[in-house]
Amino acid sequence: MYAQMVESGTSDDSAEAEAFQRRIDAGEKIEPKDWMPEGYRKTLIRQIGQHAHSEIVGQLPEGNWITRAPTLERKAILLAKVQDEAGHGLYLYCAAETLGVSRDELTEMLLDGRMKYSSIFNYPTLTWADMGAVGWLVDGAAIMNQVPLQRTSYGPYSRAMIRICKEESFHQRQGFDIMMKMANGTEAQKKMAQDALDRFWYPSLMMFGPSDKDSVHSAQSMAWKIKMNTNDELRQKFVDQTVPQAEYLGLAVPDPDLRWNETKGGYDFSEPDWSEFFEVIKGNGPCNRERLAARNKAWDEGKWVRDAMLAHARKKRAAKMVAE
Ligand code: BYC
Repeated sequence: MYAQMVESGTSDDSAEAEAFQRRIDAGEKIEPKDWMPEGYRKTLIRQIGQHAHSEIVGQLPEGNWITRAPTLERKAILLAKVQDEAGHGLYLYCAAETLGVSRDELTEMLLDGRMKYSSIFNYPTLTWADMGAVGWLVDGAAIMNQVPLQRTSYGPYSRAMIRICKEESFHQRQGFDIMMKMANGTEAQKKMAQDALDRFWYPSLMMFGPSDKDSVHSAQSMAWKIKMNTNDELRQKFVDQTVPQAEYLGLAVPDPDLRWNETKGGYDFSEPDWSEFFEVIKGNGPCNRERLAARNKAWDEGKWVRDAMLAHARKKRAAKMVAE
């Protein structure tokens, strides 16, 4: 089984659950102290936690290129972007904490494999053009997924998403800017840009999750407005937005069956290899072990910092109590 099958509590037909659903249907925001079904709380912890972990693990493939960025300006921009991802992780962990789970608990669930992070970060970043492709495609897919989440029903999550989306738009543009430089550069640079698109296209399509027929959580999450669109709806929007951008760059989307469908007003395109997707989310992608090993190492080696900060906080609190 590839999904955690968190109990979503759909059978809850108590008066409280009915009143709760009426609030959701009326577009009200749910706040931390409000009554909520246990399944709603658990689903949010799963989704927000997974999102937070994606931001943190997502720093690794890009961090790989900070020391090798081609100019000082590119290095400063990439450094700032990677730092933004850490910030996004922190807003999201804070949003998850309002649901009664601690950041340490969430981290431990990531580190021992009980929680997931986005499949995309299990692919390697082999050349500088990959920094362009990640910004353009990965942040582009993230924006497509996250803009509707600004209207999600849980207040702290929706407010975190507003801030994150502003920064993601900048990230997407810096990626496209790298792609523009490469695609209009030397033959070797153009080849590198095409190769990055070839490798990141299908993994980017996978970011939206399995096709609707295999999505186990969509129906309940959409009824609760934890999710605003289905996986396939967002994937289609992403393809429709991205194909003209690839054409503008003079690059070819690696899909021989890609074509405009006048009737539906969108592109027909090939599905990603779903068996690859399920292998990646089960932990068998090209970089899963490397990514988790890096996060475990950082957690273990940072223990003394966490201990020191806690000791300092305790000392300050004790001094304050004596003074009072
Ligand atoms: N990777 O029933 P489904 C970012 C799992 S961008 C891994 O459709 P759901 C960033 C799913 O969790 C990425 N796992 O699930 C960008 C479930 O398993 P569990 C983060 C995936 O939750 C740039 C199972 O498959 N964005 O952070 O309704 C730079 C069944 O799927 C994936 C978000 O997390 C995947 N791609 O829909 C830096 C956005 N797809 O949990 C950082 C918020 C599916 O039962 N999240 N699975 O074990 C969402 O919108 C939804 O969680 C998803 C999945 C669309 C991802």
